[in-house]
Amino acid sequence: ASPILDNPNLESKEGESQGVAFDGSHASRFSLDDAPTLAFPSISTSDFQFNYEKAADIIVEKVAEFTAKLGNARLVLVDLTHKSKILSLVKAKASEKHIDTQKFLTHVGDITKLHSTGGLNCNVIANAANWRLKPGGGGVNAAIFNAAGPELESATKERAKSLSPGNAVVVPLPASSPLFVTEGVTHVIHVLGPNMNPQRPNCLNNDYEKGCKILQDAYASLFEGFASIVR
Ligand code: AR6
Repeated sequence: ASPILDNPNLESKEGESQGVAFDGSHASRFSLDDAPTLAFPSISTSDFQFNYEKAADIIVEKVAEFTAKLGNARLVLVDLTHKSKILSLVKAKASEKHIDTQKFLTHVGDITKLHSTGGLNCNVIANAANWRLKPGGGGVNAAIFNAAGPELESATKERAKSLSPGNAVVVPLPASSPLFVTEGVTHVIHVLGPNMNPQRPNCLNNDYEKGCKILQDAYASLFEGFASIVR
């Protein structure tokens, strides 16, 4: 049995089709049954204005740590455009550090349409959430709540009412959610990263000592949450 069957809302998902994963120039085939996959956005680097270089270092460090522990599971960093600065930085740093390209890839696309438009099967997606765990607000949070329908908001409320920076919460997605039906997403993991934007709550006022620690904790909680689903 596949480890992804741990979602209580999911009865059976045998015989999953093959997907194609794009790592920029090369395409490699993989099967979702063999490889539970977490797609995640770069936490805090857009609306929360966290420094790209520092964020890229942290992403690569945490990915290196967790790919070693995750068995055959995969991690995919996603952003919307080929011009994404964070994607190019992470790609370069990951290759310098010889991160296993079978276990970690970068992907350009909308995280809510990875299967339908990207041909990429990701059973778990991460959200760069706000502390209230509420829909809207823009960015990837608005996109995920819109795509998942009201099912995500109610499933989220059952798990947590709020989140403090550096933490993540795993939410099993009801099988009636459009994101489950069309994209095969069984879980959303909300993550709250450090905020450097003075117009948002809990601004760290450029304190990168605290900020880096919180971002490290955020990715550790995210990847541990994913590992708990896969286990
Ligand atoms: N698919 C993939 N990546 C996306 C998508 C998408 N549909 N939309 C945005 N990104 P942000 P933050 C990328 O601002 O900085 C929210 O309003 C984006 O290019 O969503 O952690 C929340 O409610 C960037 O690389 O998250 C919080 O209040 C990354 O996702 C606050 O913003 C994260 O950008 C969180 O700010």
